[in-house]
Amino acid sequence: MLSENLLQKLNEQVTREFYASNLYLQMSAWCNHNGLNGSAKFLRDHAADEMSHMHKIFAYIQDTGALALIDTIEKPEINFANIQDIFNKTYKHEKMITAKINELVDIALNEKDFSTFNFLQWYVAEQHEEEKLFKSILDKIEIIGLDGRGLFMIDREIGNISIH
Ligand code: OFO
Repeated sequence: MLSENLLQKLNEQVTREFYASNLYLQMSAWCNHNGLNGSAKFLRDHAADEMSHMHKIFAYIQDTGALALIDTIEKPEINFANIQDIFNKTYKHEKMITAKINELVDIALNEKDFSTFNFLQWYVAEQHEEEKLFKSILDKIEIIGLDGRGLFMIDREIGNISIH
């Protein structure tokens, strides 16, 4: 059974995953609007991925017999300077999510809720992969640059990244 504290924190993570999905979908729309179809596809796929993260937690909460809650989802940012700005923001966002997952793991461990601790290990591994992925995209942008054909090449590269 989940403690009140852990239930509240897990429900907050449901909201965060929803927000991440909406943010990445909005970023995908920006890319699409600016002719960056590879990045648009990548971000659209990633938005679906975030929605699956939400569902996983939502289902877990219900499996424990507790009530999963959907809170207000904040409107995502809509204006971006360029593709580097977008991926700087995704990387920053993922680092924030990692910190939140670590917080959840810490609480589960302190409460000796080993079932939730075990459930969260999937998210620990996932965050490691996501930070690595977004950092690698930023590195590519840094190396190739956005001038001339650079932007075209980067967009193609990003479009070729398959998610899971
Ligand atoms: Fe991007 O991992 Fe969920 O939030």
